[in-house]
Amino acid sequence: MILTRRALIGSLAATTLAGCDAIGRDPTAREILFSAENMHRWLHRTIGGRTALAREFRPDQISPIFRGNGNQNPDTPTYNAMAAGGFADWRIAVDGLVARPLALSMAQLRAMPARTQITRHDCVEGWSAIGKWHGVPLATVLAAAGLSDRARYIVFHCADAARGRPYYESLDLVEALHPQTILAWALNDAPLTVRNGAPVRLRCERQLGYKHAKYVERIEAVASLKGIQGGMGGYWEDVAGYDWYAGI
Ligand SMILES: Nc1nc2c(c(=O)[nH]1)N[C@H]1C(S)=C(S)[C@@H](COP(=O)(O)O)O[C@H]1N2
Ligand SMILES: [Mo]
Repeated sequence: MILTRRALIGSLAATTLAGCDAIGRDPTAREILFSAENMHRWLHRTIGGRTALAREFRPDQISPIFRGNGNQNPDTPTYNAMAAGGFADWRIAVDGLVARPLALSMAQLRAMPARTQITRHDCVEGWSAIGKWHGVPLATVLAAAGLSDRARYIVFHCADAARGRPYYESLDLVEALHPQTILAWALNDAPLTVRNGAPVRLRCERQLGYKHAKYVERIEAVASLKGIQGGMGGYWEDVAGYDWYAGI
């Protein structure tokens, strides 16, 4: 069963990954690509289940170093000032299609019921690391804000930018409300470092590394991803055609 699932998803992932730029520009090929991605999402969920948990590891399996990747410091005047103040002034806005927009401080986030999980992070650039993450389930935060039934996606806006574009990511509601999807503020029992996304980052353990938005400053509930940045649902999806559904 596991082999079958892996083989199926592996071959579909290969299909979608092979479809890089040139193919991506052809409209017919794009349709096939996107249907392969939808098929991947459907298979992943049908065979694996909507609430199947990503594997969790033992403490002795934690990697000695959790390297940094992508942007490792937003390095804007605002961010630097917040970091100098120990992120006491950091707020996470929760807005969009919610009944009660929120602006949560780190103290408020830390006061919410938290989850701890030891999981493996897989980056498409070819490295993995096992880390222990601690933070509040996103489902709890969205419930506090009163998620509207018109919301279909949750968008994570980050404090950093590259090539003039802000980093952002998004999840559908199945992934956003999954029990291992958390807003983490601690890694390996220590507050997050700037390198790894301080003061708070997303962990969505059934997805590839680029979905795990660091430096989250705004969480927006939306009905469609079309009007947001490049419209493909994430920084790498916009600039390099990465799959929006990055299930592993
Ligand atoms: N805001 C933001 N989040 C980000 C990135 C980034 O550049 N900016 N890079 C992504 C990628 S590709 C990976 S693999 C992980 C790396 O997390 P780490 O720096 O803690 O290893 O963060 C993801 N989240
Ligand atoms: Mo990555």
